[in-house]
Amino acid sequence: MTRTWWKEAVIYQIYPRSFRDSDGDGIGDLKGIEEKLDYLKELGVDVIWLGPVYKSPNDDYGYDVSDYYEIMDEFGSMEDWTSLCSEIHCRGMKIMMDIILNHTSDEHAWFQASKTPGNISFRDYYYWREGDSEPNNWESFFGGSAWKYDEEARAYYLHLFSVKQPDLNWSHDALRKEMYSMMRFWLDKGVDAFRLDAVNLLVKPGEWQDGEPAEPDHCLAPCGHLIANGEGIHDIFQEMNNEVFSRYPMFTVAEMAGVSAEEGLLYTDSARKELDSIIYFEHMDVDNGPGGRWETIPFSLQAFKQIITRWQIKLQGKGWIGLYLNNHDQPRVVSRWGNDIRYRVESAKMFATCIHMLQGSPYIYQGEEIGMTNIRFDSIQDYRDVETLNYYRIECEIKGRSHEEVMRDIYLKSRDNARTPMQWDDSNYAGFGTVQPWIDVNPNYKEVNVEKALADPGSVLHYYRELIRLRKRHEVIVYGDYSPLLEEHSDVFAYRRTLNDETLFVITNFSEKELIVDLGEPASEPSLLLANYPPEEEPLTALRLRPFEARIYLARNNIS
Ligand code: ISL
Repeated sequence: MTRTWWKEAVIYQIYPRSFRDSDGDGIGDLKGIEEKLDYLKELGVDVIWLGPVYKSPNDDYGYDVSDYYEIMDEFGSMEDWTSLCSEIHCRGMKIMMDIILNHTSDEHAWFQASKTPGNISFRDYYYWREGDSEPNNWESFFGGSAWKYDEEARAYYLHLFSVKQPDLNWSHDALRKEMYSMMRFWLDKGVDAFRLDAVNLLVKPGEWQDGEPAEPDHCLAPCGHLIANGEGIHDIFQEMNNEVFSRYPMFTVAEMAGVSAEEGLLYTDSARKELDSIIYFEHMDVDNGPGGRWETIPFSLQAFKQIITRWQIKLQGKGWIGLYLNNHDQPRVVSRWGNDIRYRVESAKMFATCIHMLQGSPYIYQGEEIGMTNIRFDSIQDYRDVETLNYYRIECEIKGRSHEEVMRDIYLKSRDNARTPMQWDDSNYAGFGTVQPWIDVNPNYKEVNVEKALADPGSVLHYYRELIRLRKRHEVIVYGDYSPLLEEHSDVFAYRRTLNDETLFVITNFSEKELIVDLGEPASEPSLLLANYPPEEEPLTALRLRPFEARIYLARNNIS
């Protein structure tokens, strides 16, 4: 397998609005991020993924771009960005920018110009359809129709996300050229990587046929399966690679909802010169019911393990994966599938172990390294996410469901669970800033914060540092072949990684049960590399696992 720097990297995701407010406006900013670079360097991460910082009216908090060439006012200036980029580089780290290709803000100059009927230059930058009703029954990811009528344009426009995020028409040559030069602009400024947002949605079927609303995909809006991975999407990525990526020492990671491992291989097989790696959703949707994301069913470790194993084996040696359980769109996994009260530290460490020892690039989402948890605001007025607010409005005000019932769904799955301010210390507002932030701080910040974690050798933070150190020390973690162990076990996820004469054994108990497991006889006496409980000397054939216990062993295959 080709060895590259980015396959060996650990990536840290920053949601800039909630990371650190340096100028006292209650909103995170670029200077605030710069203040915390030494913290990130000491954590051991290699790449910093900056959520969107372009000018935006913030309907979707930066994912609605009104100018790709300007920095959002609240985050600072282009000089601040240049300084941050340089400070990241001089610490030997790299910067990944979030690139939103599928849509712009409706306040972007292109969209405003495209409203003018007959404006042939810009009309085809978006999907405009004349007529007296929506062209089909497609629904937005954020609820309601995916079509909005505009009086000025006297036509409907497509928006797969919020009504203020009109979809760009990637079949239009001039639009593609605009986007390629925008990407080169940022790469010329020193960007080392792109996270490509919702990028397998770029191609829309020409005939706009109705979808079957009864078949909402778990992670795609109803009818989303008609759109994801559209015909011609690979041609676009091969053109994008040729026009942009191949000309720079950079790497790409594509965020793709609704994609299978087979499709993931087609996107990331290096021989196809499209994309370098993929952040998929299948494993994060195992607790979504038939109605989609807001309908939560019990977590199934069996389903989870089967998906992980399928992706590990399908892409092994050819493609590459972004490994994650947390991000700005997901509730925090320690609350979602762990136990954030009695076993917050143990379960946070267990999830990290499970993810960091797989083949791929591990992503750490801000706050997961200190075991930050979900939030529960009593009032919908305290929530900020457009998807959450739309859900509440549709479910309560249109469908008539009770506040309590809908808030239960929101506590489980709202994206705001991951967007409360980073908890730096136990001072006011958790050290995020000096004024009331744009969204409330989690009340547990006096217990859960960076300062307390740094002072506690047994903290989640120190455990993450150890996991990252192991990755730097043992090539088997990056390049070793994956094979599952205890596949039938419903509470334990165990697997093996092998490279040359080394075998790694990773055992994670996803339950609160005490269990005995038999991993079989290793080739040689394994040594314990890391555990989230005080180590016990047992053979791999009779391991006693405590609630959410995780262990990593290393065995040498041939005794030389
Ligand atoms: O979080 C989801 C909806 O509940 C995902 O389906 C997500 O919206 C989708 O995968 C695309 O996410 C990306 O694009 C969105 C933005 O809101 C998300 O924050 C971003 O990660 C539109 O730009």
